[in-house]
Amino acid sequence: MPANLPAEAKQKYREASLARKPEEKIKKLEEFMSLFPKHKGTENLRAQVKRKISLLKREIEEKKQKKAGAGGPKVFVEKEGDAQIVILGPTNVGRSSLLSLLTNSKVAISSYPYTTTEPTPGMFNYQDLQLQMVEAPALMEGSAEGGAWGLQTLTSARNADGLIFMVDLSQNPTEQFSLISRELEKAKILTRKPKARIEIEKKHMGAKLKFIVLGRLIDCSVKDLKQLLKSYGIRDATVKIQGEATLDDVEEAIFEGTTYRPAIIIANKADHPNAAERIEQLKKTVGNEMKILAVSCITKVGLENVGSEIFEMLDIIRVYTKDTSKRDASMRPFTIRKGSTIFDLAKRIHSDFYKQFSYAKVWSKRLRFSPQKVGGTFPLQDGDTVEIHTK
Ligand SMILES: Nc1nc2c(ncn2[C@@H]2O[C@H](COP(=O)(O)OP(=O)(O)OP(=O)(O)O)[C@@H](O)[C@H]2O)c(=O)[nH]1
Ligand SMILES: [Mg+2]
Repeated sequence: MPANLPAEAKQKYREASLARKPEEKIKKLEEFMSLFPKHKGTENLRAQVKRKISLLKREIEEKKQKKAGAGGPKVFVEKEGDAQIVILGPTNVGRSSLLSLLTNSKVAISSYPYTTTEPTPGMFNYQDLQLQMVEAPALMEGSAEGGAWGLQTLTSARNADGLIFMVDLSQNPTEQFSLISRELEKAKILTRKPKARIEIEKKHMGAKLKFIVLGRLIDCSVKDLKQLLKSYGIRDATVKIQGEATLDDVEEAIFEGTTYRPAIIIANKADHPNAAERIEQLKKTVGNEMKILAVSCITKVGLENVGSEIFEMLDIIRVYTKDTSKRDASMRPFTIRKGSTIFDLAKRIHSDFYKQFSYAKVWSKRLRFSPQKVGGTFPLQDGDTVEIHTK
């Protein structure tokens, strides 16, 4: 467990966080690593720091390329639309084929392996949502250690809102699934909901430490958390904890360790003669852990379900807002987390709507009377139309 790092190491980490130039950060992080013992308990930490260093090196490399006007490959795609979904898989499974069927992207499809060499986006209009689909370069053994395009692919996955594991039914889908899972696990990207979700958002100087504990702290108090964060030189931050978290979990989060991303499996090439039995075999391995959708990008079977499966995976709802002065609701909905209330929506629209909130009207088929006048704690559901009235 990293909880027993020597004070010297913590001091070095503090210096690394404060360093502005990537070159300087790398130097400090390397020194940081030399200051704690190499053993099983620090293995994870070592891997995380190494990854951070390789990202920084990439950043330096990109800057150099930009200066030279070469315009090197992107590490990840900036988010656009309501959610970003990254399509992962070994080569030739049909990631580009799927991207070009769902979106406007003109990505190259070919029977040659490793055709896609940088994260490639396209916009998928599903009902009134805009889902940004990104094909990541192929995963392979060793991607998590930075082999081939590993860094780009795994950084893209980390940056996404949801993932598609794409496998190929003309090959062994179970092996392909295991490969994707293994590489993600090595890169500390979980697809199973963790017990705790911890976000540390660093704030400007003077903001102090704020804690939002929505779950429960295990064997530690907020005071312990404060002490831990301060020992890493973090004095101004908002820490949000959902679920059950230990002190070690919080320390992991300081190093931006583990992240959770929801995922589904798309098993492509369902037109292959052995597809049915291979799907069964895959289902046995995966169990209830992940949804599996069989499709064919050639015959188009199953593709009509991709949008709804992605939507379900994201755990979001669509809420339409209406201006008090207008007759019709907005065409484009707000997307917010399932379980959100009118207050959450108000905050998203504008802080004034929240601060000046008086009441809201909700239109929905699920209500006995529609519109219904409600207060801020009213729970929203997918498809609701809301009109907020301020004082
Ligand atoms: N039989 C069959 N072939 C498919 C299907 N989908 C894609 N292919 C073929 O599989 C090959 C690879 O397709 P791509 O979409 O380029 O695969 P990719 O995953 O993007 O591969 P790379 O980017 O090269 O790693 C092409 O020859 C496609 O025509 C399918 O559903 N059935
Ligand atoms: Mg491709």
